[in-house]
Amino acid sequence: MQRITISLDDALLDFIDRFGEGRGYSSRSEAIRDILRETAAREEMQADASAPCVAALSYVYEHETRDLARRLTTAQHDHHDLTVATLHVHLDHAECLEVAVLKGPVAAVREFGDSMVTQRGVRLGHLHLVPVEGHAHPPHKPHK
Ligand code: NI
Repeated sequence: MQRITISLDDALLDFIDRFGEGRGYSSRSEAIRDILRETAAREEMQADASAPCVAALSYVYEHETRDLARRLTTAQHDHHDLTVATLHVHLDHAECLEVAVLKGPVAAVREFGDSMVTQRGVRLGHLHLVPVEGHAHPPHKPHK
């Protein structure tokens, strides 16, 4: 670990302190490291569309809006190769929160995530991409 000195104006420093306190970081350094890690991971993933990732896709929707629940489920079946699991929470009488865990190449995961959250009636959509090590599994060998 190296030690560097950075200059920040009062507003940014105030932000870092409030951010760190709100999230429970033990120091300014740890808060700044996490902000940088997130930015670095995002940049890295934008650089290589075929890089493997896992992602948490979350969104809120009204389950009785024109066929929306069925269409969202159908879209996940159509992309079963990218969909690992989905958590469904009934928020109240009308609204549902879903969190889908996706896995696959960055470009495909991003495209599928975008196609879900831009559907009419879906709101507060968010796709959180997490890079994973790109090791390839050897082809599966049948037992002899
Ligand atoms: Ni529901």
